[in-house]
Amino acid sequence: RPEPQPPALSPEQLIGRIMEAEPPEIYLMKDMKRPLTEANVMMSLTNLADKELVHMITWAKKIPGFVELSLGDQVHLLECCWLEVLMIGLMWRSVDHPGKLIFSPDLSLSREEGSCVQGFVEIFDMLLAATSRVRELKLQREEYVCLKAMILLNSNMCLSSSEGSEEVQSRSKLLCLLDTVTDALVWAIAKTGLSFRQQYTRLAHLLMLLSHIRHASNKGMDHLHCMKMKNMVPLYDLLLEMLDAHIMHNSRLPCRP
Ligand code: AOE
Repeated sequence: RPEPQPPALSPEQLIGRIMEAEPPEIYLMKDMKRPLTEANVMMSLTNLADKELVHMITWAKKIPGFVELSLGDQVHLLECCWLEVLMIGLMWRSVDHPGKLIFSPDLSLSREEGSCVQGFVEIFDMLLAATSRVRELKLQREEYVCLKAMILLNSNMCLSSSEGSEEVQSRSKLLCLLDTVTDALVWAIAKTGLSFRQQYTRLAHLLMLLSHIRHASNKGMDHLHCMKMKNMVPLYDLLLEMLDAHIMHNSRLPCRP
């Protein structure tokens, strides 16, 4: 039994809705006198991510069509992509500050400052390199919000295990949603007044960024797993459970000594 479909949004309307869903800037507002030790930096980053994740759930629910997916799909998508979504946000905030990562307006770290956390420099360099690419491409805000929505909707492609009619419907809704966001991205690229050839090479360049973000996220997830082992990340009980869920879904490499 087909459900009534909401009226289709134009690419422009969809981008408007996704722009309105953008999460706010998060300030840590802690005293900045603390020395940049491994424990202090990880504490601040965890604190930040904790606040951002709450806003991320609100953001996802405001993406047109997301709440029409099955609850299982909603949870799985967020579970798979949360670090990628945090990372593309970090890259966007850092784009005008070469050599620095702007975690929040009151917590920016240079590569050297990041090196106080063991294993951080490798991920830092990946994030800095991807941010440079975003800078070279002169990513526009419309394109950025589309890419972020695509990360969410594309994060969970292979997990169609159950055969229930609700799940099958949810899966086809998801593919349809992804096409809608793709149309919006194509529209945003076309708006920049490039030649047709330049438009599709730009589309390719933007989508190729996503594979770098996925790679950095996988490395970051391994790093976080290692930090957790060392009891460096003061994870809140709920978040700890959620992180464990993530590690179980993906067979992770063991931590390097
Ligand atoms: C990147 C962007 C950003 O805005 C904040 C942070 C903070 C920490 C950083 C990370 C980042 C970049 C990569 C780093 C990482 C620390 C080590 C790693 C530098 O190399 C991330 C801090 C993460 C704290 C752990 C929170 C666990 C959350 C589990 C979430 C989950 O599984 N689910 C299901 C929740 C989904 C809700 C949307």
